[in-house]
Amino acid sequence: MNSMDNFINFLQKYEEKDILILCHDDADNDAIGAGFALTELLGGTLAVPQKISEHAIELIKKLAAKVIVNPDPAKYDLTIVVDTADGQQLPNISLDNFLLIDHHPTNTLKEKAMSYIHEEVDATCQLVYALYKHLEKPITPAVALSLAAGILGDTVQLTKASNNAISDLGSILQDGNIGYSTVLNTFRVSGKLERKQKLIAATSAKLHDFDDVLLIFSNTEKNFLYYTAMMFLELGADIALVVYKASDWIHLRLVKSNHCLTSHSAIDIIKEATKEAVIENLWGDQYFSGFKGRGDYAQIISTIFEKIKDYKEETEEK
Ligand SMILES: [Mn+2]
Repeated sequence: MNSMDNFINFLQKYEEKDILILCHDDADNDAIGAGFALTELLGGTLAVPQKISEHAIELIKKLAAKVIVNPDPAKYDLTIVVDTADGQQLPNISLDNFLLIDHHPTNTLKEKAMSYIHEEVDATCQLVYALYKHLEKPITPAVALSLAAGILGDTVQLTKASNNAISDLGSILQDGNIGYSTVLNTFRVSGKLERKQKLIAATSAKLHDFDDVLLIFSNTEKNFLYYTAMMFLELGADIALVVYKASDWIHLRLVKSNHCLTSHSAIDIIKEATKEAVIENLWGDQYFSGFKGRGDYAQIISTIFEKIKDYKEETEEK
């Protein structure tokens, strides 16, 4: 039996039961979008371990979704974990019986799950869409918005999307009878607070002109790293490094433009720079990487700068 059928078999056993749909911590649009679509499909409670990421807040507002914080899985008959690659992403949560839907290349929760849908696609929302199709359930406009926003989120607004993800996005919009602009609106930061944070980041940023790379470095006052980093790429930076410090916690994003032709890998640079740090979360790929943890701030930042600057020398040596 393939994993989709097996998964559906499990779901059928828990029909009419109390289900917890659990996103990874600091839940993004893909986690919230997939989780919301599952609650619409199965009923149940949507939850995050501790917090929702700043860039999913607009989507939650548009969906009028209810998300609870710090749930106790023991109080539910079944937990479905979405968009989560590792138990580290579920602080304070102990899991017993759970199902899993995820798209990350390596997944360490898989073997502990009763059943799972795990496929290496661009977004977990694509897997939830496949589940809807398999069950022949209609896609409502709200479900279409949640799934589409998840795909846009994880593909950095389609800039690194596979043809499959673009094709799924088209079908989702078609099935849910919504326009692409509706989805784009969930990425527009509208509130005064958010606009102010972008302006603070822009006016306090420092530009560095290395041979092949325009690097912009900015400290943000609040955790609006994603919007700020994307804004700098829009403005023309090749690489943007944005950092937010809260007491001894360091949050950072390192992003690289698609137009940047160097072989800098955002995830490799962050991994190297945070080798000595206490890592709570570290994720990403060549174009987009995020870190949350504790460590020597000055050392982390200077290592990132070195790695970006030394790139040319490295290639010349080869
Ligand atoms: Mn995801």
